[in-house]
Amino acid sequence: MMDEAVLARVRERLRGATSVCAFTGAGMSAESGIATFRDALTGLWARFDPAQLASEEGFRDDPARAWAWYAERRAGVRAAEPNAGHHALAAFARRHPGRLTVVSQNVDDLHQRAGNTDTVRLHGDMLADRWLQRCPRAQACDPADAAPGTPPRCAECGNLVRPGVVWFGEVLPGAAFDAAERAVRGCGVLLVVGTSGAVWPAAGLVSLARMAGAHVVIVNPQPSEIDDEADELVAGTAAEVLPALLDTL
Ligand code: BV8
Repeated sequence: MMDEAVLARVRERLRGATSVCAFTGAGMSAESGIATFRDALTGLWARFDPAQLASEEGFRDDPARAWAWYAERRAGVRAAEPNAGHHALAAFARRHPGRLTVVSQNVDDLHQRAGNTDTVRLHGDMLADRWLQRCPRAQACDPADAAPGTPPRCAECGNLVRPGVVWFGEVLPGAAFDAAERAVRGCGVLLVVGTSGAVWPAAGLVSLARMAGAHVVIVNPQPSEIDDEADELVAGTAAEVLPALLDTL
């Protein structure tokens, strides 16, 4: 059961904030049926060694196994629908143009399908294809033209197709991280939704926001590794809490 007094305090803070940032993690998509990494029961960490699958080394070790994992996850994302939490954020953004920035660690497209098409993607887009190696041709080949396979490969040079995500050990896209830093530094309220705070440097954005004066609100049914950065902890799920916080604003 959500604590109505906490919700009322956070709504008051949101009313007074000219700019709001929502920083989301895998828990944001849990109620859309997409497994999170960390949750013991359903977490992908429990089922796979992420270093084996979500890294270039793991992909090169066994491209077919890694590709099968991504194909399964892509099918899950395509079959999923945005949940009430995604829709509450998108509706708030429509009612208050320019006031909300969504920064997501997620590699699904549910924020975008709900309407937050300008979501800052820190870890890329799992539905996008890119080449494993840089294409040697001046006019790079298009991964969409790759010969079918698991993974698809270039018929000309054998280059493999990989998902357009940031793997462990890879640097986050500079432009996205810069945009995320600007958003968290400039917001009056940072809503941290559905993240364990275990993955860096994304997790560091929360203390950056706090140091810049943001009021930090963590929305999570469980404790997270960044709870000590919070001004308010809202124990609850994204699809329950976000509509309760945002729909009347
Ligand atoms: C890099 C794409 C450096 C792939 C992902 C310190 C600084 C910098 C780096 C590091 C550092 N310490 C360690 C590192 C290395 C590493 C890292 O962070 N390791 C961790 C495991 C310790 N970081 C990196 O490698 C990053 N790169 O640092 O490069 C560098 C420098 C120079 C030169 C070269 C390299 C890259 C990290 C990006 C990895 N890619 N995704 C793919 O998905 O296949 S991250 C991946 O894990 C997901 O995308 C997701 O973002 C992340 C998991 O985090 P969460 O989103 O928080 O999800 P999680 O499951 O953990 O938690 C879910 C939460 O939701 C839980 O708290 C749960 O309670 C809650 N929840 C559940 N249900 C609900 C809910 N909440 C609300 N509602 C619900 N219904």
